[in-house]
Amino acid sequence: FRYSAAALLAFASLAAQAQSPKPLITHLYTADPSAHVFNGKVYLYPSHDIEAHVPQDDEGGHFNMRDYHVFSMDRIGGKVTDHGVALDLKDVPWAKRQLWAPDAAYKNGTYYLYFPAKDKDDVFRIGVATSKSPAGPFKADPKPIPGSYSIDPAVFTDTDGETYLYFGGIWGGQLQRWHTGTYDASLKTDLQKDKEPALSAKVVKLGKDMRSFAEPVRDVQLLDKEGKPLLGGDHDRRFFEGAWTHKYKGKYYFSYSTGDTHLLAYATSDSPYGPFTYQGVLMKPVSGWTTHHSIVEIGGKWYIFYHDVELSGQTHLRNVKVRELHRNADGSIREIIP
Ligand code: FUB
Repeated sequence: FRYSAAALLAFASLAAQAQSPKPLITHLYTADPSAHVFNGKVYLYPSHDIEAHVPQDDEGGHFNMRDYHVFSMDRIGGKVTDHGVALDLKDVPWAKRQLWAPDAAYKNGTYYLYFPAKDKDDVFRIGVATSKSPAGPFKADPKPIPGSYSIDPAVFTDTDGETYLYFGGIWGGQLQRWHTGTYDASLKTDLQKDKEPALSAKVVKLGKDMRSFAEPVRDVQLLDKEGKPLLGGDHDRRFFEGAWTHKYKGKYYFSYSTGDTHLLAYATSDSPYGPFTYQGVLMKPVSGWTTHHSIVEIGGKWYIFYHDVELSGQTHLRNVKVRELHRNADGSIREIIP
């Protein structure tokens, strides 16, 4: 009796999935982990979840975070170091509340922390803060990035050195409110037009100063395999929040959360601007309402950082995890069942 190679591969994949990873950080609640390798170490830039006793609502008011910590480790599986408070809400002159999912980048001797927060008018904007160390502390610019809005900044630096900022999130992330170009607070969730193209994440090239947009913001178009845009009613596939872009063998992989259907999905393109063709689900729902990730190559292997609510059982008190990401020979990503 012999198993085929395909069956053995499927068993190996199931066995790997059976070993559910443990939370990486247990002394604080952390979420939305953006991972990067700087100076040979793995740095993590997550949200820092707290119990702020704000009732749960569709706008995410219960995610009322007030600071960021940066974490590092020498290798996957190694000790995780907490570098302390990297940026505090009280030190961001323009921000009023809700420090949501951040990301970081490096250019010309400076580290940049990108973060969303609500301004004094309760409108989400994206700010930038800088440091000479990847661990911070970071000093915030006095104003948000001009022309920025919504949430979940994710920075991608291409092999040619150009840096792009992807951002946006619907519902509480307010992306739908900018649909006409100016802010319209009456749009609470999405466009409420199921048969029309869904709202798109945004992409823009960053200026050489890394704190301005070099060009007008563009839509990250998501198309199905027939080339048709994903529709607003297609909640299993359309973009909701939590964008991330990585490059593998010359292709751009744009991955994101589908929000109310709790999936991580991905699409591919030959350009960082897209359009991106939908490929499938890369991770099934985790415990907790939100799902948010980053994908990074470390020591020749690819890893996905994500969160669930194993430690608290509560949707606004999350913990980050990491596991290896596996691909098929054609570059497609093997679905993870967390
Ligand atoms: O952490 C607050 C928000 O929850 C993030 O900005 C979203 O991506 C979701 O994870």
